[in-house]
Amino acid sequence: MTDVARRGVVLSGSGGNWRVRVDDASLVDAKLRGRLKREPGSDSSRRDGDGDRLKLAVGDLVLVEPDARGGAWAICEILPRRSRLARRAPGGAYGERIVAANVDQVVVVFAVAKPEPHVRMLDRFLVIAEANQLAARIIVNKIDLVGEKEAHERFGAYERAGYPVHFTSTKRNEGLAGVRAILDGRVSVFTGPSGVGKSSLLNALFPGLSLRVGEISESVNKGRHTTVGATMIPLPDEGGGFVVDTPGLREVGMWALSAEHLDNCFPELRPFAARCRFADCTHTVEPGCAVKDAVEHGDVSAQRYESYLKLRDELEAAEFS
Ligand SMILES: Nc1nc2c(ncn2[C@@H]2O[C@H](COP(=O)(O)OP(=O)(O)OP(=O)(O)O)[C@@H](O)[C@H]2O)c(=O)[nH]1
Ligand SMILES: [Mg+2]
Ligand SMILES: [Zn+2]
Repeated sequence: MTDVARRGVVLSGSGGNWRVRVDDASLVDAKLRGRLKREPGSDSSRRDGDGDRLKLAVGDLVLVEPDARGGAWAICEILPRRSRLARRAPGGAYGERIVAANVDQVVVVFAVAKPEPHVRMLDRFLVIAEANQLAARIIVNKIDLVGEKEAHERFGAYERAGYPVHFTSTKRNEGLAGVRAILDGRVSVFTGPSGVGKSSLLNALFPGLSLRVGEISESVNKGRHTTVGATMIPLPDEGGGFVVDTPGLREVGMWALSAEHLDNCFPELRPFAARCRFADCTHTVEPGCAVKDAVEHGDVSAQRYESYLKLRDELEAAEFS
């Protein structure tokens, strides 16, 4: 590192070119220095499975310096990560796939209607957050379509599971201040199905962003995502938060988790799972299963337990295929 190196955060990247926001808020385009790419770092998680190439991700804190040839910038160092959102667990057969680095929370956005909420998908997003040991919260948007009471009923299981749930309508300007407060000063991965209003929410909160809003009902390609590529957006609030939009996160089938640890990714199951007769209880057929008892007594939502069973089946099928 030379004395002209500057600290910055990676906002986006494509084809080996990375956009870095340096600490004075100016933007530079930089390439990863060749030497750095091949150097096997001490932190194996920084390398992906196809060789020793260091894997740089959106959200990484880096040092950049002007390239010797002049003009261009080079990323000369990747600073240690405090957290990560990865598709595969470290040490997995195919290596880790990092979606974003230095993430504080995963914010899962769903609409109460249009599109109809797919709770199984919501549970997958939450499991992904839990598997990465990241805090998760839920935004239920479009409450203008059904009213707040019904919205609360539809998502009550998540509030009971302990997740913070925010109810919003960008159409009626409702619930926005609460969302703004939880984004302030944090790095939040914003995710959820297409058309639920993620871009609309961010535009309503931060009009300067001018994100593209899709009209799903009129779209030729139904269900296609309007937002492409993983990008980190600096928020204009004083706290200096960032929102990461990662379309890739929605391909939830690609996440590799082990079936054995799935119960740990459902926070409301954890206290019961600890009380099952068998330490390796799968909570499916075993006698003395405290989880099944809790579901029968209504202490755990049957819908969430169903999700657990479905995801478990899927993960087991993936493990043995
Ligand atoms: N009724 C209602 N419609 C909304 C609300 N918020 C957004 N919409 C509409 O929902 C549609 C989709 O909004 P977007 O913000 O593009 O959704 P998105 O989640 O960013 O979608 P992708 O970028 O495709 O993932 C648009 O037609 C918005 O006008 C709301 O609170 N109420
Ligand atoms: Mg969008
Ligand atoms: Zn059990």
